[in-house]
Amino acid sequence: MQRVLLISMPSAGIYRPLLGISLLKAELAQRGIAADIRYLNLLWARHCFDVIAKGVSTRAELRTSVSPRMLDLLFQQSQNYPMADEWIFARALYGTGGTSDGQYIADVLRPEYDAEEVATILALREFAPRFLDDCMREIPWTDYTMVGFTSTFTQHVSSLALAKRVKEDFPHLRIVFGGANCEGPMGTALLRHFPFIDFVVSGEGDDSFPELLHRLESRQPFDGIAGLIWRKNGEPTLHSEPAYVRTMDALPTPDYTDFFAQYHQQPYSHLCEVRVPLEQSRGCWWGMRSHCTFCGLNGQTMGFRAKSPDRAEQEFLEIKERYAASFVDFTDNILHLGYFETLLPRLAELDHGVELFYEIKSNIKKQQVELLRKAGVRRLQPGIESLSSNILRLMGKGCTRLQNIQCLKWCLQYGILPEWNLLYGFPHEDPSDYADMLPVLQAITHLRPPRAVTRIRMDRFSPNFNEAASRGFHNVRPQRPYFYLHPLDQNALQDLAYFFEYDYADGRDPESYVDSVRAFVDVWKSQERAGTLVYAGLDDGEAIIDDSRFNSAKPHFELSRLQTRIYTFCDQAKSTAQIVEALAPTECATVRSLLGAFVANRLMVQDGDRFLSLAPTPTLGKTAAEFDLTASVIPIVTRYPAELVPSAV
Ligand code: B12
Ligand code: SF4
Repeated sequence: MQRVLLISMPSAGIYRPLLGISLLKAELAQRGIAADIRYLNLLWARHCFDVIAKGVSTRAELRTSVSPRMLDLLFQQSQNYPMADEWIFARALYGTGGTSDGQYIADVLRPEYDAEEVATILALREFAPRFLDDCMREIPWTDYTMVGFTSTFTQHVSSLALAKRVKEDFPHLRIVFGGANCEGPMGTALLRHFPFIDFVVSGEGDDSFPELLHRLESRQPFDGIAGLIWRKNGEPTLHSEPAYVRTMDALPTPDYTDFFAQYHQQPYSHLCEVRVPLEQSRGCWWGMRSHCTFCGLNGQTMGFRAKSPDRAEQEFLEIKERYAASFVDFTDNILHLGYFETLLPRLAELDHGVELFYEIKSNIKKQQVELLRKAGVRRLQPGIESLSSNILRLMGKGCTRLQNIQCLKWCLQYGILPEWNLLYGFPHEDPSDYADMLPVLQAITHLRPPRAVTRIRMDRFSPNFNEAASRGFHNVRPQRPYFYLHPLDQNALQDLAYFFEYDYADGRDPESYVDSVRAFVDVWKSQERAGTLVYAGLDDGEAIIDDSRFNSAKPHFELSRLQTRIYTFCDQAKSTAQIVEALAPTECATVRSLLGAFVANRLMVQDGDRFLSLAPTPTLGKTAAEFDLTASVIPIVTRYPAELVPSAV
């Protein structure tokens, strides 16, 4: 009888079960194969709490006594650089003959962490071999016929280190790897350089993994299993066709029971909120049309597929009930537009009390933002990326500066927290675009600031990586930390790596022209109270605007009827021609002069010929009498309440 063990090694967010392996467990159960999931990253976190946060018993204490970078390490939510959580396990994998410690510390760690933090990282590394001993002791390995490691984010080196130990002690046990770190050439490189791995499942494993188990059981050859990489005559062989689930409704409901059982045993479980992942679609409908140049999100399968609204609703309710979920994060790369007509109105009716997260495309309508809020969405990732239409065009994003800003404004208005980054460093971008962006940023300080101003990352599978030379990059090489993680040559690392560094063919240095934007965003983010921009319509058709932003031009504005009409009309971005037409017979020159004054006072922003009001205003199409703030289901929000702003903890 086959019995499978699926393992999640550090680092993988300790406050969420993993969707991929939980789907695989459920899929195997349907085919009569028993599988267990071990979240060994939770075990590792126990030790990290001892080293990083000993004696801390409340979230408030954690926030005040542990630095944000150490919190990331503790909660296993590190970004892709500097991969300290990977390096912590490198010696356990390669021994002391691996890569040079001193150089990694000087070259990669020290620029990111202070001396005390580096000491903590070293202490964690000292413990890594003992943690692996614990893992070896904890698990009844002989109960299993196959051990699967899931590797996404910074789980790679720890997974390799444990897999090596398992194979040494239990050579008969088959070892398989899957997850985002294993797709395509990365998977082939795994088999080439790590002889203790038997199989890699590249891409979606929902069909290929059970099929692999079936072939093993029935002793059939492995040819034809989409996405499977195995050794054929000693050479890693990848079946060319990427694995691809066509019917999303055919997927089982993920089985998260192992996570919850193991999580609630942890002494730190009261310190985090569990966020439950769920998926409703895969691929990207926008990327099928125009693949955003920096995006590697979809690996080798861009084709968009979504669950039916019935299935999506039933699965959401099942997960909510079964795990008493308070937070559900949808893992979709992009929300299915059809759900605005189907699923979302149903979720809004349910009044389910769960806080939802989605990734969306930012050129969304106001009514759609309102519907998202009613459906329970409290956090969004709208893929803003830039506030320059020229740069957005260069990256193929399919939206404009004003669409992005109106999305941020409506999110504020309906109490939804948008997460976004300001990306720079696109080849062919014009430095003057950043000079143009500065006054725009200065005008929107009542809105949610970007989380970071960050140079574009080069990810495998992105157009920037696949077509680097024709897109203006050269000298593409694995990101620096990889050279210290694995004692392999650059060619091998080139196949193993997911994140890359690059130079620009035209020799540009984007740092030289983004400074003022970065400096302003830092000032904006450092404000304890960013202030508000509050619009209030008066009975006589006039309005007032109170501006308490830290950089306001004037604290109070009184708007005439004409100004009020223009201001509310531009709740959604409008061209001068549209505004003039709507205000006929008012003179064009008058309209232009009023628009100019709004922009000068940072009450509006402009993009070429189009204008957008910045203060949240009542929904257009409703008369003053129809619009009653107090009766509105969702009051206009002009400042995010503290509880909505997530912290690391
Ligand atoms: C949802 C998501 C998040 C969520 C939640 C992540 C989570 N842990 O659940 C949030 C928003 C928190 C997040 C954050 C980040 N993310 Co993210 N995220 C995704 C996203 C969009 C979906 C992941 C997902 O759940 N997919 C659906 C499930 C079903 O797929 P899956 O996990 O891959 O599993 C399938 C297969 O891989 C395979 N499989 C998996 N494990 C195993 C094991 C075995 C044994 C087998 C046989 C098969 C197998 O079968 C599974 C079923 O088909 C992916 C992109 C994508 N489309 O996958 C990026 C992605 C995973 N994220 C990525 C990155 C880089 C990040 C960040 C660093 C953000 C950033 N700066 O870009 C942070 C880091 C977070 C952290 N350290 O905790 C990269 C990871 C690259 C890598 N090599 O690992 C990806 C691939 C996208 C990208 N290119 O940017 N992310
Ligand atoms: S960035 Fe988002 S919208 Fe663009 S292709 Fe990737 S998933 Fe699609």
